[in-house]
Amino acid sequence: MKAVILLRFCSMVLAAQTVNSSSCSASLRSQFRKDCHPEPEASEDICLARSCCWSPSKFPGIPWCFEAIDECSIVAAERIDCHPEPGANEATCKNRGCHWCANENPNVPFCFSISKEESDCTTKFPINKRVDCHPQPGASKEICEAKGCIWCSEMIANVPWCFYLVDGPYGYTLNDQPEKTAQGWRLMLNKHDSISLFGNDISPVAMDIEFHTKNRIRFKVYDPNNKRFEVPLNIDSPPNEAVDPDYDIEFLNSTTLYFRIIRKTTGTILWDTSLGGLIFSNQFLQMKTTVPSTLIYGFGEHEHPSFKHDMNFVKYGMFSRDQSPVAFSNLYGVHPFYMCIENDFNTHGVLLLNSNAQDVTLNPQPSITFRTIGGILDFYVFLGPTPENVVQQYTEAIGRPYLPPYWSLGFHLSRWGYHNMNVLKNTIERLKHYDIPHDVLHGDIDYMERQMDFTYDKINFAGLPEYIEELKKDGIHYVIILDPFLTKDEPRGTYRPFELGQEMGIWINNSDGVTPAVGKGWPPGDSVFPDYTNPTTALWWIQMCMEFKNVLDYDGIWIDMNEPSSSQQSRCAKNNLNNPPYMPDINGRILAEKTLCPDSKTYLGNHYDTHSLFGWSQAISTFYACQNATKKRAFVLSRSTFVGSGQYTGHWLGDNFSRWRDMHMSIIGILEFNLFGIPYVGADICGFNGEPTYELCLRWMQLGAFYPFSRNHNAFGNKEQDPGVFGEKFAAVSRSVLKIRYTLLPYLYTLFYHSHVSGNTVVRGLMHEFTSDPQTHGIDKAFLWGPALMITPVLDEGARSLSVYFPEASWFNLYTGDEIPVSWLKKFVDIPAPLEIIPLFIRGGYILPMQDPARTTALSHQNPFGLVIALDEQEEASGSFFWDDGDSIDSVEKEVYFYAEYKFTDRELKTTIIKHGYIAITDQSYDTIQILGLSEKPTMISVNGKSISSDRIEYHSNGKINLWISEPLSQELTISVS
Ligand code: MIG
Repeated sequence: MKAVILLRFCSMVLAAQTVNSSSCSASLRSQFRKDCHPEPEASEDICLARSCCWSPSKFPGIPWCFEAIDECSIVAAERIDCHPEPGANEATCKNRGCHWCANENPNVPFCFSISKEESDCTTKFPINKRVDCHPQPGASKEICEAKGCIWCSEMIANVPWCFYLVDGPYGYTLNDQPEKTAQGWRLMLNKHDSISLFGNDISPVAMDIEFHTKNRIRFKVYDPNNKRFEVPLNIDSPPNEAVDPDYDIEFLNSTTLYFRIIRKTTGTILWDTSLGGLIFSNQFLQMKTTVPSTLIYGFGEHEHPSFKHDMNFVKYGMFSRDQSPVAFSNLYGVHPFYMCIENDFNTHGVLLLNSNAQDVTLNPQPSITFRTIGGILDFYVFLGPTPENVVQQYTEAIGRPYLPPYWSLGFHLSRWGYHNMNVLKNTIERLKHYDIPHDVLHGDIDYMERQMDFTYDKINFAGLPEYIEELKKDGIHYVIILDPFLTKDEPRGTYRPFELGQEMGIWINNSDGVTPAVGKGWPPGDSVFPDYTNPTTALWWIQMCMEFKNVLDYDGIWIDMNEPSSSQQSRCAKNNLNNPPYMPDINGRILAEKTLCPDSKTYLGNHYDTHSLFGWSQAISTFYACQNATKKRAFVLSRSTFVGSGQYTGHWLGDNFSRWRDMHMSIIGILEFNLFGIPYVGADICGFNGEPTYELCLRWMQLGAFYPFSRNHNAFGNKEQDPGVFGEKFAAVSRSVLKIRYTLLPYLYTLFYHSHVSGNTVVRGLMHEFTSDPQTHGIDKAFLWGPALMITPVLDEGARSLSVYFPEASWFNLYTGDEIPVSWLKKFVDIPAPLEIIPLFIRGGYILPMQDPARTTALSHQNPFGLVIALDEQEEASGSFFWDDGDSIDSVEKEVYFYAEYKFTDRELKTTIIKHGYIAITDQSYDTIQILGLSEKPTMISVNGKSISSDRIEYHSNGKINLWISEPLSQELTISVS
């Protein structure tokens, strides 16, 4: 490994980047926002209805709902030249914080300011050179200058008004030559003593650079003299540096130290931090890096308005929180991971492994600023170079997704507020009556007695245990919800879960480390919270779950409220943990809001450090509890997640609303969780809060049929919204779309297998597969199952057609087999989408395994299989098929599965059986084969060497061929078309 160490004075050259200047941008200054909703209580819906821009800003005094005034409307006389030297373009101009409007007259400045003040500020202190000196609110000129920083007010949200400059004597410098280590390099850094933002700066700090694998590099900045909190995720750290890695690094020591990571093959600088931005103090850690493009995806959990991020000074907080999805808020989980598509379409990913409350700012430079209030700065960079490679490498580090039980790929029905057995039974009955595929029923907190875990309501739900047995016979699985809080106020001797936990000493404690921390959950009285970072807690939890299995015969566990959520504001002492000097940009700006005090104690450290790990640690315990109780493959569904949760759990996107826009947001959330290594994800179909219209719910059933986790769920008090309640027509549409899902389940299951063994995404954006087509980068209304199925849902009320983008490939309409004409490729084309239809397209070049559907997967699992062979331009295709019993533990690891690969080339399909470990497959067979895209009509077709009679072949005028065969699955299928 060659590390270039240039110990010379060097000034940073910034690459010109295109700034995304959409007119509704969050960065639009207030002078250019004409208030469109001056009266109070603006909402996105009302705003959009007025045809105005909606762009919430955290900055006071900036209208959220506005009409954008065109920068070009500023007349020449009002323009102060902001770029008098030659070479201005939109990007260099915006990076100065100036306005851009090109025009015909070369004497009128294209790049300009509109006030003297603005002009002085932006020309003297270009915004891309500013490092925020007062990242918390409440800055003033006086406070700022007292810190030794520069004050220059701007009306762009989030642009620092109080700052120092990157190329000044700030941050850290090398105090010695870098030291070579077996894993890479160690740098010792000393802090310049010029500026301290929050006091308690640590110096020296160490920076270890570890060359983990060919495509993974880690660098961590830590205190060499004091152990600080580190996230307890065991990412493999090989003892010796990787040979010939895909990256180079550079250190440049000038007034401050710069550190760079470079992609060797292209020279692209993936990470370039002037450590002038590095701050490492006890409760404020900051690092800023330039990124090679504005194509940034990821970070969570939030509701993002688009999959591809807006880079105009957008800031997102991360700290797990019980919060229904609203713009900009930190939500249930924490995923400080992003993916970046470079300008030449190579892709890399970066993880900041840190669990403290933190925020991230996306700047148009483009650059990213990370700020966290504890732990260490522990970064991992994954070099891809494809988006799929990035996710594979990321999950190789943090843990590969679990394989879900097959039944959990069926349709789930749930609601909060079934009230009693009758309502419940009627609901299930009408699904059955309409023959709507249905595999899973969820029991929300109303099955419990007074909302207490490990109880059931023997009055309203009398007979529930027997009913669950009945459902089981019918192939329907039952999932129970469990909350993480246990009431401590039941009479002694009556509530074993609390008493056993008390005896075992497993609660999160107050700052004294011995008295249990108390909060308020659903059950009566006050509650205590199990500390799942303590190994003893897992024993207690497994015990409780096993005992309860004898009461309610459940198949899976849904863990809710595990941020952890407490409805009563904790009264916390005044100290530096409860009141850190810097408060990241999180909702409410109080760490204890809706949860326990940060100075509470958990086994692994202060709740301050471990708060966002609660759901992660609970999911691990629950995974083993479920496995032990059911003796089958675990099914866990967790609301709060962290880096690595996908190994144990799936996720739903929380308490969304029954609104059209939430359907679109759900696609973005699902794409993001696939980047985070949690591919088993879905949103509440038809919306949780609020009541959907008939049409919204119908369109949502169609979209939700393609969520990896497909569940219709509803909040307490709302009207019923299950697919059986809207009558015959609605039921028929739901039935047909779910039958399509069930037909494709073998393909979906195979994708989960690849996810489990290789870390592939299950659902992916078009940009994953067509990265070099820039049109795909911003598409987040359509998505793919694996590489081969494109789903294009209707997301607008009243729409009976929609605009679909077809990247360059062969595409076939799933319903008709019609091939998409070449003239439609690389274009947006209007496609009909009557109410009964969600447009679906199969991509040529792929072979998809399928199975005849049934009302449950218990039934369909025995049905005959089929293949769709969709050919590409060369008339080739390939695919694979994974199969097992669907619910035994570790069937991949124990090799009790079947796996085959298909290849179609030279007018012949060949099958290679790679694993033959699932014996029961010998009873199963192929019955239908569909071939799409064959140019010449065959004269003869033979299957496994025997030609098949013409009554078993159907030629369609659009070229589609259907074959009816009966061949064993356990033999290598060959089909020749001559
Ligand atoms: O405070 O268990 O996100 O799915 O139905 C609400 C009742 C608690 C929140 C979950 C939701 C669930 C609800 N829960």
